[in-house]
Amino acid sequence: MHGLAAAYYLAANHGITDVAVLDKSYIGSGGSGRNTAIVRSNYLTPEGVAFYDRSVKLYEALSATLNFNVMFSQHGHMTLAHNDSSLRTMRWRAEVNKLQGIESEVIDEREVNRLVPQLDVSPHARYPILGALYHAPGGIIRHDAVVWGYARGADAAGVHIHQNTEVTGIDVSRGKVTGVVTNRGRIATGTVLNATAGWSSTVADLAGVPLPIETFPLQAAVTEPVRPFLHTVIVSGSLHVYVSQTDRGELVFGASVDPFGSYSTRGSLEFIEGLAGHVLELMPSLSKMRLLRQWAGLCDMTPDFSPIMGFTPVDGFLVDVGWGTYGFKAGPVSGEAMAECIATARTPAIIDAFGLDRFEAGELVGEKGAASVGH
Ligand code: PYC
Repeated sequence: MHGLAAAYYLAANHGITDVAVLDKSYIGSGGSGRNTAIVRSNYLTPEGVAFYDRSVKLYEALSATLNFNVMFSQHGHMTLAHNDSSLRTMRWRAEVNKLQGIESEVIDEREVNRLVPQLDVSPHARYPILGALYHAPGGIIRHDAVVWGYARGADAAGVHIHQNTEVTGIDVSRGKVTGVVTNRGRIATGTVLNATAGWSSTVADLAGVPLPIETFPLQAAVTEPVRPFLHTVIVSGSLHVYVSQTDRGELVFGASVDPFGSYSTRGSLEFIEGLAGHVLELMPSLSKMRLLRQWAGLCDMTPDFSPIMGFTPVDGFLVDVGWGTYGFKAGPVSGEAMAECIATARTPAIIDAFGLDRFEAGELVGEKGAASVGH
């Protein structure tokens, strides 16, 4: 989705259509089709909040922009606090958010109960709910529709989309990109954007650019559809679980990333057992629900949980990588910013903090405190 969005904005905002999007498989087969489609901007750092807020704004207008219904449902996002230190971080996040005009507030357990009566807010719960960070503009979206919408828009503008086309090499001569080698032939170009997830470090290696990234699977699962009852995304960092209900009625669950790095996208029984236990601690009334399927996506983790975006030491080789568990929600703003980077040869202010050189300079943008997912 990031690559398609960058191609779309290159055409739409800068009139550049001499662009090829290469996908090893079919579009949306990677992280864009494997995430749990949560959109929000209640981050912890001012840089993160401004960045993800721009993405929410682009998402809000996306159906109209693309003339394609992406089914964005802004029904709110709630992060539960089960202890004092979580509450403190939530107050911190709420203040940073509000300073930048983002709707985000700490609510008490009575308000939690009013918004989601199915949650067990009794003081006798194993992990009592003390309050929550509530973010009204957060919500969920139809992730396939976002991929198809950007692909359709880019294609209509003249961009070429090559599916089943694997990048096997990146030609660099005298420190400058000269082409891309694929399993279907070579493309001569002076500009390559690595907008991959899961294999971003191996793709960057092809250009001789090492990235400080480790890759971990993140599993998720979906239940049979039931009548809509859950009108808010629920996250519990302490219980390692998050849940939302899709417009089709399915409950979508996720938990922590797998405890060891790998490129596996298979589900495991261990994950489902742990997940079910945590979900039932939060919502005992779900005990009779049946799971339909589970899957995994790959998360490229950086040391500070912020992405790596912009230029690299190899001239013409740009990156939009290191998304960890935040990639899907950032698709529109990333596409917009990377298109601007390519078109103007300058780093837009909105991604200035996310450069690769920050690791050498020690200027990290610590965003772990805003994670919905345990790590
Ligand atoms: O950041 O909201 C999030 C999220 C949920 C699942 C993965 N990331």
